[in-house]
Amino acid sequence: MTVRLTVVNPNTTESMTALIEAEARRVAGPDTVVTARTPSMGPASIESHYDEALAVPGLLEVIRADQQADAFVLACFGDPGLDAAREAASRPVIGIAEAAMKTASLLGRSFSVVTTMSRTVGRARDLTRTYGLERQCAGVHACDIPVLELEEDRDRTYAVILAFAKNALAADGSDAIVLGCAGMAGLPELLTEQLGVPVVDGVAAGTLLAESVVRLGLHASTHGELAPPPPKAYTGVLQGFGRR
Ligand code: 2AL
Repeated sequence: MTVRLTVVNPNTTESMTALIEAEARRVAGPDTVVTARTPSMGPASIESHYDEALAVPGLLEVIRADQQADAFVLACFGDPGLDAAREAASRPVIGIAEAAMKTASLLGRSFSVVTTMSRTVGRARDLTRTYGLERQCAGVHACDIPVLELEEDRDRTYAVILAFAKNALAADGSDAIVLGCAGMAGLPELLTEQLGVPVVDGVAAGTLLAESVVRLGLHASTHGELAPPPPKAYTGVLQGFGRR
């Protein structure tokens, strides 16, 4: 059975989409076709509530236009617009924060998140509550590398994340690390080796969870709250969004 996954990078930086696609393809099974997509509008990176809000129309446009995918992965750690994406898709949509945190919760008693900018810490904490993982999340640590700088010097990024992860494990007494940005995809293997604890990247975890639910023959619940939104008039630049 062939599984078609669309991995949406909710920011508009193509090089980051390429990184995300490479990691999703690396972990996906042989009969899984992975396509990564970049929205036509939105912020170059997502590291504020403002960025998150304005990333949502672009990612919804990608999802609404894609009738081929069996499931979607939303590849930004704030899981922007996840509920709206589920309503719009009527197929499984997996957010990478949800995927990484839920996977980490299976592997140890507690995890620490190592994320990008300090201002994203509150959002990560909110998500632990949303996903019922507040008790398992022992701490959220910001390395203060802007999202787009993660790509610039991978050796420096790796060294900084390693140092923050070591400190997080010691300070929090946790036993797993969750990486808090899609731009950290590809780092876990080496980090796991160095740290001796599971290091979970949401792009990899989200891709395999999306693949799993499809292979299990499970479809998204469109019952009740997650039914497709009722058509209605949308105006201005959002005009096209009111139609199914
Ligand atoms: C992210 C992410 O995963 N992509 C992006 O643009 N911003 N998350 C983050 N915490 O900085």
